Amino acid sequence: MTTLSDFERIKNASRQLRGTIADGLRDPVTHAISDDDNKLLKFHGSYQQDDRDLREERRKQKLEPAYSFMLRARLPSGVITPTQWLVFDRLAREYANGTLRITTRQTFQWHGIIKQKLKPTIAAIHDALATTIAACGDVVRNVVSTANPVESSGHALAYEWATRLSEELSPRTKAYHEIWLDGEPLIGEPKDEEPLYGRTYLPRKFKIGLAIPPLNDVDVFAQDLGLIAIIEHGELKGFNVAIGGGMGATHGDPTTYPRLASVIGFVPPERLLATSEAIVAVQRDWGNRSERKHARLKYTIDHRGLDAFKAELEQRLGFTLEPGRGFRFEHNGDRYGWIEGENGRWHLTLQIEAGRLADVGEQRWLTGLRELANVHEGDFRLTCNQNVIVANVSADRRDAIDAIVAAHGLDGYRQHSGIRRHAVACVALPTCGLAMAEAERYLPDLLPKLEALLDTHGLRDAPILLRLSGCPNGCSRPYLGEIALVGRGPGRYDLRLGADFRGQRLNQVHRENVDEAGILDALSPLFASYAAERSIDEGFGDFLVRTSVVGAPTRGIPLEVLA
Ligand code: SRM
Ligand code: SF4
Repeated sequence: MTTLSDFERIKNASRQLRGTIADGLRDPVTHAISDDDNKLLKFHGSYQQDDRDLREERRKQKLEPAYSFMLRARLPSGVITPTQWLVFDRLAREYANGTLRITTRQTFQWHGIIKQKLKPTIAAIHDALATTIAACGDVVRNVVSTANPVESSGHALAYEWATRLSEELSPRTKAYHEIWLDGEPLIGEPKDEEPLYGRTYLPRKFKIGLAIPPLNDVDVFAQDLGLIAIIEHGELKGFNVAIGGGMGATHGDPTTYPRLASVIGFVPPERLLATSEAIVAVQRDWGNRSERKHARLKYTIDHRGLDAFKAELEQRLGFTLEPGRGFRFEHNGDRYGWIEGENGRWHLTLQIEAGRLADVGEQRWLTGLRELANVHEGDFRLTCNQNVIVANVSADRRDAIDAIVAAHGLDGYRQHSGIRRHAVACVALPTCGLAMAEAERYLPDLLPKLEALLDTHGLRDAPILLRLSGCPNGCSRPYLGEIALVGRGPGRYDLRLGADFRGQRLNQVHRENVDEAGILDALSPLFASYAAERSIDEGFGDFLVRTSVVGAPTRGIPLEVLA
């Protein structure tokens, strides 16, 4: 018999995620909580971290690490009202490190919250009608969907479905209420609190994303469950169902790998919730609970077989999925600037470098967005490319919005090079405990060097998808970058090349463990040949594959593009 991982023991003994978190928060002796509680805390949307810049110095001084907490909101589809924005902004300044961080799954993170402030922060988020429950942990996470879902009635419907999925698949435990919102503490064992998740929740995190072709801004094939809305003449017909996507890998361990989701069929809207829940349930029952490295749905599918998984799913559902329908994605980036929606309302997409909203020099993102929230009458949408959309603006309010944007230096996207416009970087140092190299903090140094190279070859405006991750976990979805850097150690990265710009092809390692000089040396001749030999409208990644600079991917594309 295989041994369950220690994490399973912790979940099982936690009384549906209660553990001893409440006691740990009250303990004045340390700024930390216990290891077991730290694992449970993730289900409540928070991670204990320590400032890695200070780690060595504090160790020398025999001080405990500079512990603080990262907190992540659960915001289905990344939609926020201006009132919520103002609360989140205040929390960033009062309780966190003075910044807000838009994540690659269209929500907010706060960093640097000390233990004593965690509870008031979560309570304030709750009062603002948002939550942090299940933003992390072995559960269905925040459901993401195409960020601009108001351009037709079909888009609005799809947005609604993403929100319903998020709500239906949320944990039901009252632990959250008890710990953070002064709910009455439970005496004894909880009874039947989690009909879907049971005592031990899922074997691992589970991610759902909903894309509306032709936009694949959510990277639908990187999701455990990817849903592709099929909209005909403005009417939502249903969803193609794709399962088993995921990015995470471990250096040097070929049993771990990024994988793109496989399309297994189509369901009409009325069958979406049942189908999604059944997929989650099969993974709950079949997923690997011994080895967390192999616990994601992608490994369950590869170990048990896609056909076996589908057969089990259909048997539980009592119906068969219809054949997948045709779809076509054009790109997975964001569209900057103003765009008019079908309802006559306008949407302004602003680019935010690595999603970090801070006030630095002339670019005052935090203040600028606060000012916008003070006057904006529509809503805000966060994107999976770490950007923000000021959505639903009436035509007569555009000038006022533009004035605030310009006054705070937020209109840089107009001048940005093609590569800068599409760069995504994960958080990495100093907060991420798993980072092997810099990412977010390296991006501003790297970009001008890449731009200088691209300039030499007349490629300044070429849209190139760059993704930077501080380790192979892949939080910036680097395996889908036309150019990607995946951290190996301080200042060293694997250079990966050759994904497409539609989120449908994984890239390949081109140079292993190289420093910046190695990266630029490797890219320079490739930019030169791309400038000279590309076909009209040919993307950089497609060019590299056509000219055999990188080979066709050997793994991870059991994907049928149907149209
Ligand atoms: Fe991630 C873990 C940050 C999106 C794959 N991720 C982490 C942790 C929590 C580190 C940790 O476990 O101690 C990072 C916190 C850093 C910090 O200081 O804030 C972290 N992940 C992020 C964010 C904030 C990156 C960003 O720059 O935006 C993204 C938050 C998303 C959200 O709002 O929920 C983020 N992470 C992703 C994505 C992209 C996506 O989901 O579209 C992936 C790849 C897709 C996937 O899951 O396969 C991703 N994160 C991981 C993994 C690898 C999982 C695996 O299957 O191997 C880990 C490590 C783990 O879970 O053990 C991880
Ligand atoms: Fe941290 Fe690695 Fe994720 Fe970057 S990719 S945030 S370094 S876990």
